[in-house]
Amino acid sequence: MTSNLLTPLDRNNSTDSEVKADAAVVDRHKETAALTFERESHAASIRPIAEKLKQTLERHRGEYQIVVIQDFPDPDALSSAWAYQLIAQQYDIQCDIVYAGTLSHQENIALVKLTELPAKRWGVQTLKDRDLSVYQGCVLVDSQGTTSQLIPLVKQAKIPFVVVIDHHTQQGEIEAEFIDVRPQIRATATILTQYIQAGLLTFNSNNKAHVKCATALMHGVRSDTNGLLQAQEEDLLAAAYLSRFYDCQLLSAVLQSARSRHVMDAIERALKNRKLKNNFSIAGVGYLRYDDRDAIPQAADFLATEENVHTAVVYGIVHDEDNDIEVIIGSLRTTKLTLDPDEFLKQALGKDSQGRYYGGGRNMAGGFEIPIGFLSGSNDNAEYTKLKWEVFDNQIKQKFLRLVNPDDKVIHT
Ligand SMILES: [Mn+2]
Repeated sequence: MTSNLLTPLDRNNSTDSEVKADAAVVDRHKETAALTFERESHAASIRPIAEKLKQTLERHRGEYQIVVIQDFPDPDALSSAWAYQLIAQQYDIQCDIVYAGTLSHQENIALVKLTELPAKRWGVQTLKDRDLSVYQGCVLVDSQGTTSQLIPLVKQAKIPFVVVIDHHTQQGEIEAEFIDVRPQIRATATILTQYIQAGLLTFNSNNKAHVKCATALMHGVRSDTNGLLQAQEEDLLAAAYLSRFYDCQLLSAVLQSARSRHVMDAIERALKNRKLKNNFSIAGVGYLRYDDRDAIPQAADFLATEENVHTAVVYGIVHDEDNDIEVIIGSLRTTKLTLDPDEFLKQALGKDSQGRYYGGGRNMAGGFEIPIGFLSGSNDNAEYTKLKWEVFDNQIKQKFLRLVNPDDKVIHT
């Protein structure tokens, strides 16, 4: 009898470590069984909601729907809308994916171009001429309608909300036939992937659109979870499923997209203008074109990578040429776990005359917007333009520094 054949008799002779190793094997078996059970129960928990969506789609067979995504669509919204479109196709439902703003981050532009993602931009000025009456239903993904200028038009045209799928906290009453709002999930792309896993669409590796959509969904999950670092179990399970279909070369091409010159310039200004105080880095970047507004969060991301900096705030005056209005747009990034961006921005900037906070809340955690009202609008006088920026720059800096460094009575900028 050899010693590695463990019969009860052998056990009497086995060493302590052998017994331990044996126990470990049993434990691992238990663990595997538990995991399998968990995975199955996880799939089972999705089934009822997937079934409900199926019935909803069945009821709307043959319709023409509009899928509205936020004005500044991100990978999560874009990929989720596309997945919905492909799912709906199974039920002869034709969808237009529409946004009424700008595709601004170079990664988003690359995503749409490289995957040939079928999203349409409706320019703000063309909105009033659009005929929405062709649509029988409206679908919201990755939002509850608070981040799109299209929603008032949808309501005006009395188009019913058929489907709402989102992972943000519920924002007031939503009325729709099918609602799946799950704030515990980190990405809407995870929810759409769960529907696909539940059988609402059979992904096929030979189908180019499926591979590209899986790639987009993977990007969606990754970008809403900080490259999966903040992913929950459900997001990771979705990513694991997508890994069977996605094109990793295509995804790395999207991720390696280059920054535009304007964005680089804004980052340079942020770097040059930054004020460091108590581990905060605060920078104004001056005037920006509307299309380059995404340089602000990117500059904030970059400033937050500096040694001894846990929080970065970057802001600038963004000129919306379409409407000739100017607005201050800002972004906060923090690695400090105890700093709540929402609270911090509300405290630093306060409210407008109607009691609305300038920052935090809504979908834009870490972002703020301050309308500049009467002082808005471009001016040919360079001296005046410079002066205007200095006023706002000083005012904003002062508000933040007061919170960051309460002992400083006078602030020199
Ligand atoms: Mn999202």
